[in-house]
Amino acid sequence: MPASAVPSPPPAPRLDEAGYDRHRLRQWLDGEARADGVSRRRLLTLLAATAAATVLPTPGPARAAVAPIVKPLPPEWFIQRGTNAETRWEALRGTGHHTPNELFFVRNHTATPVLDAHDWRLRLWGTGLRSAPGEDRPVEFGYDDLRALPAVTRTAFVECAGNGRSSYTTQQGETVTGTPWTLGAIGVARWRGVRLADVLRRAGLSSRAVDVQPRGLDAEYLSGGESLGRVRRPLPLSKALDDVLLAYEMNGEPLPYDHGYPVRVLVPSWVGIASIKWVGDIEVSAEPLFSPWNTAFYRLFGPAHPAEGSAPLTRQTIKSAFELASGATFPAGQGHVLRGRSWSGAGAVTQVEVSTDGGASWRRARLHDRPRPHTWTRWSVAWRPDRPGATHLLARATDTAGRTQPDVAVPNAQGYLFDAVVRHPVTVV
Ligand SMILES: Nc1nc2c(c(=O)[nH]1)N[C@H]1C(S)=C(S)[C@@H](COP(=O)(O)O)O[C@H]1N2
Ligand SMILES: [Mo]
Repeated sequence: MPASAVPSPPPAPRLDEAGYDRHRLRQWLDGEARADGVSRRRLLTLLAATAAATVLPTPGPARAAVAPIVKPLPPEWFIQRGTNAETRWEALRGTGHHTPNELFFVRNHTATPVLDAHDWRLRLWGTGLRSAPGEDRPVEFGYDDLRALPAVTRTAFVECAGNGRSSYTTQQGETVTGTPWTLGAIGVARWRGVRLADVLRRAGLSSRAVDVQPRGLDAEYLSGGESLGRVRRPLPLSKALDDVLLAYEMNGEPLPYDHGYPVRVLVPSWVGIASIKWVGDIEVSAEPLFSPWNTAFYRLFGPAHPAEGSAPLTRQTIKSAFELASGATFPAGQGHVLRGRSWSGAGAVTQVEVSTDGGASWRRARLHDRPRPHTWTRWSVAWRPDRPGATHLLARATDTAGRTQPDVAVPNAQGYLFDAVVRHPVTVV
């Protein structure tokens, strides 16, 4: 392992996300940025803020793998969606703050690779390291090298940017592309690993570095018959040095195969795609980087957004869910306790209001966790329905950043970041 006495790099430039994106796109035009696997047309589209119409990317289905997920997926816990598995919220009832590994949702572009920690190496390379090693001569760390570094533990959710996507259609009548998740593409775990910042410094981080791009060891992703290469997404150095982990444990166990064994990236509060599983290499670059996962995907496209799309998605939005099946039944004239959880990528959830009459009246839920950022706050309300019939349960969260869930989410073509209050159908019998 390389020596560690390296001065810290200067702080990364403080641009907002859109400003940062514009800046790096201009650098690409000037030949100062790399965009392997992203078409020139795509980048020109992003640049062309004045374009009348944007050609929307249509993410094709991943090629069906024989067994995309290794762990058992009992139907009472999971809804299978292609290569992915969504956790059923009713299965989280009675589980603690952390989602048990067996119940944690899985989002695979292709299929889980079963890797051996002993042959695994993390390879760091690129112009953002002082020795500027090429991909063929990387700075390497083995699994035991990482385990020998100072360990840190963090509780954080991993949530897909498309979690709740189906509500754009069911509640708002919008047509969107992508996996029609309800609200179960989220889990919270206690992650243990090393700081990415420590590894970058030991690898010889240069003061010229601007982006890091972790890449998975799973198969190349095919979209519309074309390979987009292995799953990878650039992360600005400012976030990489802040609170990002290279995690090797999940809830006190080695990472399960499906969740990135032996090592995954964990980017607290950001869209799930940032948390690259089965990480094999990290490009550290002095030039801005682009991949399909920060150009064609994981931006907001559509009439309410800039013609070239929004800046690449970073933090998650705010959401709430009941620990209940869709269509759950409740006997009338009896007392029930409704439980749920609310979370936000912008701060801790400090207040939750619940309506049991379809949104006509609201009351405060009792909170069961000390509100913390990067994770959910559990809550409950008592309910004694008096007459039989169909109704909707609603929950609305507010976070420390002052965000509150709206009644309607601003739509986008790929159905990301649904934040509106979800109407949960139930029947009183
Ligand atoms: N290598 C790799 N990393 C990946 C993915 C993938 O398909 N391959 N999927 C991403 C997406 S879109 C999400 S939402 C999270 C899901 O993490 P989980 O499967 O552990 O729940 O992993 C991210 N990291
Ligand atoms: Mo995702």
